[in-house]
Amino acid sequence: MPEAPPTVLTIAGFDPSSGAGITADIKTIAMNGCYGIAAITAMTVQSTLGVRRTVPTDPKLLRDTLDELLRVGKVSAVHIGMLGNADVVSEVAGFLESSHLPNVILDPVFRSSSGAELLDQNGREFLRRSLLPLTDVLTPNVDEAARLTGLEVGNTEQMKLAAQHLHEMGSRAVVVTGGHLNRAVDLLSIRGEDVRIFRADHVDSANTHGTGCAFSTALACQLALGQPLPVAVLLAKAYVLMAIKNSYAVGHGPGPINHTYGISNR
Ligand code: PXL
Repeated sequence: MPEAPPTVLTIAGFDPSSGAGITADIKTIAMNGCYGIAAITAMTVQSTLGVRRTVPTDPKLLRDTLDELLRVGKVSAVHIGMLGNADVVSEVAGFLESSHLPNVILDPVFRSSSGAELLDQNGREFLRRSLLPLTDVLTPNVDEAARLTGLEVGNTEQMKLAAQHLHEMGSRAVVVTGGHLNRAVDLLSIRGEDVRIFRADHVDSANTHGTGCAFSTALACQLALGQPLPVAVLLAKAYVLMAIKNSYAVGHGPGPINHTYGISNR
């Protein structure tokens, strides 16, 4: 019998088009060599044309799911994506406080690329105050870093400053992603260490739905597999880059990245 890979838990919303959210995360986890388990924080009504409606999960149902999943066995990393509202945020914070799980990645999902709010205002406040300090790595894109800190974040110096503010707010490590800047720049800042900057060519593609979820979930997997954080960032970046480069159009509008590139059954 083969040895079981590490288990990675994703706590995120359901995107029925599977470009983002938990169904996409499960694809990312499988492709990054781990076993995925999931708890749904919110339903969304959406297609490749955009998000129409969101309904947060009953917080008690979410908590029961999380507690039940812990009975299965060891969880080696946790990825947190869309949360919906403040009740869900505080339930997840309570779960993290009592479970002491390792490698907790928080992707502060505020808004869909089509402009829909995916976390209400109270939820954003709760995330900042009670959830962020309980996590190991925060992965905001430049817009999310700006919303979290109130600073303008559009270049490398501003990314560095935002990361420092996020450390002061309780983040041990921050990856600010700037994939859509002219030159794709990601900045890794670990409290007390020198900042590392990762530069890559910007990839021009219409199919970028789900890049944030894929990056943060792949990062969780690489940490679960034992990679040090800087190496895990590079491997997660490489995974997302390949998934964008190998993407194809699905329906109309911005398509998803190709999470399962390299697997062909046609
Ligand atoms: O890409 C952010 C995101 C995360 N999670 C879910 C989403 C979206 C964007 O649409 O639907 C469930």
